[in-house]
Formats: sequence, C-alpha cells, structure tokens
Amino acid sequence: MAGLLGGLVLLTACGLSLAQPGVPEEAAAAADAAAHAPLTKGEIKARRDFQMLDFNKDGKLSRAEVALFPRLAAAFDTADTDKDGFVSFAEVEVFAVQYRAERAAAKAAEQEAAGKK
Ligand SMILES: [Ca+2]
Ligand SMILES: [Ca+2]
Repeated sequence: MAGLLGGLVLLTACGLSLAQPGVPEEAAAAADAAAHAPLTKGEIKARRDFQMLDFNKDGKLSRAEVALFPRLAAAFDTADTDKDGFVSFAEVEVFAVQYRAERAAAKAAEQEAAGKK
C-alpha cells in the first residue's frame, strides 16, 4: 500500500514537472545573461528560437521550416529583406527590432487613445 502511494506521488511529481517544460532552464539562461553577456533576455530567446526552428542547421530559416508557425510564415517575406528565400539570423534581428518598435508605437498609440477617453 505504501509502495502504491509512493508511486502515485512520483507520478504526480513527474506530471507537474512535465507541465512546465523549460522554465528552470529559461530562468538560468536569464541569470546567466545578466551575469556575463550584454545580450538581452529577448535576444537569447530569439537565438534559441532561431536554432530550434533551423531544423537542418544551415544557419538560416527556409519557408518550409517556418511553415508550422503561421505567424512566422506570414512574416517570412517581410523578414527576408534580401529576398533570397531564406531568413538569416541577421534578418531575424532586424525584423525583431522593427517588430518591437511597431509594437511599442502601437502600444503608445493605444495608451494615448485610452487616455483621451
Ligand atoms: Ca535551415
Ligand atoms: Ca534572406
């Protein structure tokens, strides 16, 4: 009986840890970045996402590699600034900067609109 109970506790513990994949790793990466590198948390995430998406590890994203991600697929042509059919990490960085600027501008406009009401 005690053995069965122990098994259940173990299963629950496993289930909980599976429910939050990568959280400790992300926290560790952020702490590591703060300690060593001038990279922001967002840049580290972007780099990791890029490497994760780059299935064939050729250092660039093809349309097929982002096909599973509708938002990325939609942004593909915009991000591919030199129109070679691939998005390099440099292109992702440029796109991310523009995207963040647009988001910030949109948010500022939103707040301004909300403030006027
Ligand atoms: Ca690739
Ligand atoms: Ca390109």
